[in-house]
Amino acid sequence: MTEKRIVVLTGAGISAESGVRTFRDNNGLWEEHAVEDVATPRAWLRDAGVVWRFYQARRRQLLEVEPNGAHVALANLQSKFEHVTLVTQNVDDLHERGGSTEVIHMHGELRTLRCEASGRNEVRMQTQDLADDFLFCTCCELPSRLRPDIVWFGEVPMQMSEIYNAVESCDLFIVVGSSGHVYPAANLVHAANQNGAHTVLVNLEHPINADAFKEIHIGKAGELLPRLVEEWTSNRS
Ligand code: BV8
Repeated sequence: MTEKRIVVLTGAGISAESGVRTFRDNNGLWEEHAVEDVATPRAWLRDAGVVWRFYQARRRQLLEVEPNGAHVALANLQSKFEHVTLVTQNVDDLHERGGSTEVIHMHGELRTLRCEASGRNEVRMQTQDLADDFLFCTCCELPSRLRPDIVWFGEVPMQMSEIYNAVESCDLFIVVGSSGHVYPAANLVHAANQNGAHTVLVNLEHPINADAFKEIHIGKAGELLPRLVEEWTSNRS
């Protein structure tokens, strides 16, 4: 039997039990900050300081949170199956710290910053990189200002062709902790269904694209996912 090809797409809900705020739940990030003010290119042009301080606060929070059982369960899944593509909408580094490798951050990452002149990104997580002053690149002769290495609304998500290739050829597509509000991520389950994949959702409540999933598990990812991965890998060495 050919090896099962699995794609996992995660959203903010998988990091919720680690203490990372989601976007659209009660006390979500978007309750305090209008998306247009902090997560669009226009916001950066209009008032880079407001945007910069919003992301610097979230970058500092990375030092205070730990991966939870759901992140570790996905790392276990990757260790038991050869073809697992892990795509995340999240910009935190909890999948990597939970043991996952080759994580596709389709909406960018908090750990890295991007040079506005060259477009190159560099990891900048030292103490001196986490204050509220702007930072400058190390890649240009005349250092240029760094921007958050984040895909804002209206910008093109990362590695979309790689993501579509994996989704259109997988046997099992699993979504964990996403409200299904943001595109094109929310469309991926439809591409998986079109290719005949089995589609599974693990989420605290029914998201707006719940009807697209063949199998739904409602509850906390930190509790459900370790059990599900145990079940899916029980007959594998
Ligand atoms: C683009 C970085 C063109 C910011 C983010 C139709 C087609 C294409 C585009 C659009 C379209 N309609 C509208 C658009 C434009 C827009 C869009 O989708 N707008 C929405 C709001 C209507 N999309 C874009 O602009 C995208 N770019 O389209 O370019 C293109 C198109 C196709 C191909 C190529 C190019 C760019 C979008 C990226 C924006 N950037 N992040 C930042 O992080 O600061 S999006 C942001 O939302 C985060 O990345 C987040 O991950 C993401 C999605 O949110 P969720 O992860 O789902 O989080 P949320 O809080 O909403 O939900 C959490 C869920 O977890 C809940 O359901 C909750 O119940 C559950 N939960 C909570 N606790 C737990 C739990 N589940 C399990 N266990 C728990 N313990």
